Amino acid sequence: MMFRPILVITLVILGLHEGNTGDLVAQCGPLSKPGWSDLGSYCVKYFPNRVPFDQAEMLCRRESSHLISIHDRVTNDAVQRLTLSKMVWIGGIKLPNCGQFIWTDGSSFDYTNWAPGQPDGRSICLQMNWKTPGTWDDTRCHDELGYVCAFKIDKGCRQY
Ligand SMILES: [Ca+2]
Repeated sequence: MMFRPILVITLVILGLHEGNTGDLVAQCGPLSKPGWSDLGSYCVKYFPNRVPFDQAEMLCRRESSHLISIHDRVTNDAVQRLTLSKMVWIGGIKLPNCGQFIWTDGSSFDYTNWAPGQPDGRSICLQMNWKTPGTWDDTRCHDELGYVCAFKIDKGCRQY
């Protein structure tokens, strides 16, 4: 008769563990950060307060995230909806020494949705929803815009 309570306790522990793992993905991380939304394998949040680009990236890092990187049309459309088509910082910036754009989270710059005539090379920080919803523009980094942060979730574990 002694084995039964032990078996029950073991199953409860295993069940809690599995349940927690599922919840982590659904609730955008083990801390269930309020206001963050699932977007593919990322958690994202729109911050409407207007700040310069470098401050936006710094504020994202305080939330254990980066300015969002965008790698496909589905994500671009989702971010446009999330931001209500208001101009926002996303994580693209041009390296002055080589002229290439990078994402502040270190991922590949493998997708673009430039507005017609952009990038025009006059500035190096990337804003979205310029001129038309969802399109991108390289603009002055000291402009003050809202911003979108993102962090990756992988099987319930947070990766930064
Ligand atoms: Ca421009």
